[in-house]
Amino acid sequence: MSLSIGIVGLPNVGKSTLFTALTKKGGLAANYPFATIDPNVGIVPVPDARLQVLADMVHPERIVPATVEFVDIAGLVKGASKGEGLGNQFLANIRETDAICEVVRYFTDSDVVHVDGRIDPASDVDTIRTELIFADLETVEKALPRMEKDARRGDKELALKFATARRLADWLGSDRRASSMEMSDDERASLYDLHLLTMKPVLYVANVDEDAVGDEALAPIDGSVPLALCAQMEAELVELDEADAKEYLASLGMEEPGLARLARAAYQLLGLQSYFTAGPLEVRAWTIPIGAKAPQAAGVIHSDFERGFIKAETASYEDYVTLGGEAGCRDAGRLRQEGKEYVVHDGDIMHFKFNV
Ligand SMILES: Nc1nc2c(ncn2[C@@H]2O[C@H](COP(=O)(O)OP(=O)(O)OP(=O)(O)O)[C@@H](O)[C@H]2O)c(=O)[nH]1
Ligand SMILES: [Mg+2]
Repeated sequence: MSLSIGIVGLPNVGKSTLFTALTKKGGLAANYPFATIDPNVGIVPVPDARLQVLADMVHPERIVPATVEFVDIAGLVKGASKGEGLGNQFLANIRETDAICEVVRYFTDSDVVHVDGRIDPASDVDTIRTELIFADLETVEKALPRMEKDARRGDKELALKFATARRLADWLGSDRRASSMEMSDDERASLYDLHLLTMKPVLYVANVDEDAVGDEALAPIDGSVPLALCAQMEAELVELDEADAKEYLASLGMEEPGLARLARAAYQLLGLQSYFTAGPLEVRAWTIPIGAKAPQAAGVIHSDFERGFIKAETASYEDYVTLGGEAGCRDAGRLRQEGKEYVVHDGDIMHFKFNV
């Protein structure tokens, strides 16, 4: 399960700068594999200091972090959904992402032109919201005739889908996000294949001036406090080797790059966590939804593991580290045998037994 996130925002707000910083192999992440699939799609490791701690104990051949895929698209302008700029065309590239990261300009640099000639985060967020809603409305309206035909065939599910889509068209038409419409689980599921943009969770990133990083929290947007970082500074940071990067961060009073906070915030937004496997071949982080049980967690490694799941041997990260690994945990009686109903915790070291 690789999590994917589409980056949106007005033009010139620093989306590509952030994307480049995210996907460039910086000194602080030198041990991690990276990939840029195409110029606009990059796979980024989720920084997790626990991986190195485990690796120092197990001495694996490699460390494999969890990853997030980011997709960078061109800026949206007012009227994008009506054909202004290239916006709408690019929105297709982020339809199938799990979440949206919206970059909002807070930095003041007068050398960088703002499309509306002024710095106004609230108004910018409003513009983007409306464009995404319009894009979804267009998607729904395009799909309605076909859905109506399907619904007439008498299938209950298709009838529900059509009714929900019609209700949603009205909702979107009055400038409201799809995610805020009340829906039953069945109704929500019926709309899944429309891949609506405003159904996705949004992470707001405030691209602030370098000297504003670390200032007190910004005003909430849509009920959530935006994550403040300086894209340009992050881009400079990844150019440095590990020692220089650490020194630069320290001089700004920071312990980690904003990108690490961004990856974590994305995890939190989507209700995700990691468990680990640790062996001579690799120490690896795997992504699962919070609340996942052991077989589902095993299925992230391979679907056979889920189907043939027998049990899991597991220790908490804390026990594993303080007791000196698997053998130490076994001696101390802290290596547990868990079955199908075990709810995996963040940081658990898992070893699955399964039938094939
Ligand atoms: N001062 C300052 N300038 C920045 C920052 N982030 C980006 N810029 C500058 O803003 C300009 C636009 O940055 P991009 O990252 O290309 O913006 P974008 O959002 O990808 O723009 P489009 O792709 O056209 O939509 C560039 O000149 C950047 O150097 C920042 O944090 N501070
Ligand atoms: Mg760009």
